Amino acid sequence: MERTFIAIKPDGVQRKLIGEIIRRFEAKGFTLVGLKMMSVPRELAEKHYEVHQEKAFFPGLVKFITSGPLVAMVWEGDGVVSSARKIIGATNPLTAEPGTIRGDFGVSVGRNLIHGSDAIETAAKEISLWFTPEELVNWDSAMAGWLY
Ligand code: 3AN
Repeated sequence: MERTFIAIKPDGVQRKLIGEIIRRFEAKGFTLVGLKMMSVPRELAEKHYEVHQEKAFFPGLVKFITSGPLVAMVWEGDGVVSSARKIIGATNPLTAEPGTIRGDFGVSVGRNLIHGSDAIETAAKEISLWFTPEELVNWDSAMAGWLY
């Protein structure tokens, strides 16, 4: 079953949006298989955003992501990687559609509340970067009978 990595960034945690965000993924029909609240070590933040390391916003991004507790999650379900990106909305919350998380709750690209893996291969990389295999659960697929 497909999996993706989702993080509620420090602004989402500060804004008390953890429950709202988890609710949207649950209500859609995805299954939570990993969840932890954590302070992010600098090395982990830099590794996670290494594709952006040449960008001007990289130092600010790393500083922001390490500035307070973050909620790291793994969600599972058919098509979850691309569907999660739709639920999250465009990178810039001002252009993100209403009905998406960023479109409903954000105004600034530097404070866009949530991260979601952008492709299946990226998801696999990010999941192994943030979680050990023991931290993830395996649901009995028979329990998904009302969804699939
Ligand atoms: P997404 O998170 O939608 O996949 P990316 O991968 O292009 O977007 O960017 C990663 C993160 O970098 C964004 N979530 C955002 O926090 C930050 N970011 C992207 N562009 C900017 C920018 N122009 N200024 C500040 N931060 C940015």
